[in-house]
Amino acid sequence: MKKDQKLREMILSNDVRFLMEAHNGLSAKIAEEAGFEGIWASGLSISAQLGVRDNNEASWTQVLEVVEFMSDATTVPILLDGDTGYGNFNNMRRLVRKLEQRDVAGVCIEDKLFPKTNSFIRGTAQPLADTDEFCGKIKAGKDAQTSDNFNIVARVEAFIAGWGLKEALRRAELYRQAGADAILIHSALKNPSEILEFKKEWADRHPVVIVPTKYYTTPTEVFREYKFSIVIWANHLMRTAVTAMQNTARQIYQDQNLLAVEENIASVSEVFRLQGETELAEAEKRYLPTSHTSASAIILAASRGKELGELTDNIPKAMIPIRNKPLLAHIIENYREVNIKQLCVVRGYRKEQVNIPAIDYADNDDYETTGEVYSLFQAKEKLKGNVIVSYGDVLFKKHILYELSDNPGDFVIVVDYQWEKKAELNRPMDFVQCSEPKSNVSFYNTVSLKSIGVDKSKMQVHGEWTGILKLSAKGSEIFKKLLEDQFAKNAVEFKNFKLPDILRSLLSSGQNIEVQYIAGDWLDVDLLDDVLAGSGF
Ligand code: SPV
Ligand code: MG
Repeated sequence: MKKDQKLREMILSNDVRFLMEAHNGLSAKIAEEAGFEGIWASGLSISAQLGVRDNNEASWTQVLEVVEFMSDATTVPILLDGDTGYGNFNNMRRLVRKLEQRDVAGVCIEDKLFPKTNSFIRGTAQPLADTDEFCGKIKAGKDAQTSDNFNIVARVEAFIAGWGLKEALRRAELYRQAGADAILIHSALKNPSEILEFKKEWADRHPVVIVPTKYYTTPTEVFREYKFSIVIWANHLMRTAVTAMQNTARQIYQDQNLLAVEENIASVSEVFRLQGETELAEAEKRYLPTSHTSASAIILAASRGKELGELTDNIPKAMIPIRNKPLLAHIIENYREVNIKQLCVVRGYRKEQVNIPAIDYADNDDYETTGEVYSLFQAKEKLKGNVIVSYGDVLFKKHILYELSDNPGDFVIVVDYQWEKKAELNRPMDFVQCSEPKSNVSFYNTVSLKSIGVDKSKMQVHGEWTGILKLSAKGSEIFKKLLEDQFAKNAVEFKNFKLPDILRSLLSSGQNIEVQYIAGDWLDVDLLDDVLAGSGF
């Protein structure tokens, strides 16, 4: 049932039905969750939460904006307290159209003058609208609505303004004839005598809505007996919020800490729930590019890094601080920034020192006698879906990851074609020969790995492998199986394998390993100089 149809059904039904006040998206959602089948978008509460008076100080479009959030946040109908319609018949027509566009189920207008004053403030001093003018406004609103079920409630302020029963009845009847879908009869008395007298005389001519803010001690049974259509609890969520916020603010101000309040207020996760966080997480799975979101990463950080001397007496290489935070933290940050959030770090040496929060860990407790492939094997359960494997001592810029996670290849390695300078330093390097040198590669062709090894005299070198490897879902499966087979075949040999050994096995089994060329922008931290270079990296 559409929202306006639902409100119409509530108005026309023979039972008393209830509308709960709300004043923004959050309170509207809370009202619906509590079970209310409809919402009163109170003018008093909306203006109060905006920090202004209930005197049309907030413009009608500002109110419209609030009610739009309320409507978006809920599935139950909303009856907007439209004050006097924010102008004459013409403003009313536009209001009705704008409300319908926002799926607001109806509007209540009161027969006072713009700018209005709240009925509980000097009510008897408030002039009432001319009935002809007000009836014209009701008619204009009804003519403007495009849905048959949009609801216009005419609010009679005769009691508020001190005019008495006769005038209240006269006005109500005129408004009924003008086409109002219901009459709201308002009273500021502490007892319900006025509205009950009215209802007795009015009988069942047309549905009657009431707002028992002042005569709140009246049992609901009485309203039921008198066959009122709708009871509006008009401002109680706003007033609850005021009390709660005052208490919490005072408490925190006094205590200068949060201990006394924390247990008594909604948890942050409850707020996330009300905001619909889970729906977004689900939608992200459906709509965000999977290559970025579903990729995970395994970071191999088990080794000590003896070459770095006493820097690694108590911490592994990956935890050496560079620019005030561990090398590994920089690497993790890079991954997270390209939306790769499922991260697994394989620890070994001083594993208790590797304690970056919110990541998974796998441990290679035989780190002293085993190689990196054995470390990776400890995280083999993570070899599924798109996975990037990299080292805990290799710093790289995020654009590298960004391109890599977009590459659909089953096996992709990142190769630095500016390798020659570094080769002069005579450091251990993984040299690669590719199908094409970088100089021959255009934007459109892909490059494959031909061979990889540490001895550059044995090949035509096109670059250096950076230690970064990306596997597709299919690639991960093949890779995992290969590791398992090799381990089963010869566990002793397996323990000494390096990743290039596995890449060679892949090549010899006929797999294509794609090459993504880069020019620098990465750093393999092996020596103290590198740590220093890393500081400016
Ligand atoms: C409101 O909630 O803004 C109303 C009802 O108009 S009352 O404040 O009782 O006038
Ligand atoms: Mg109001």
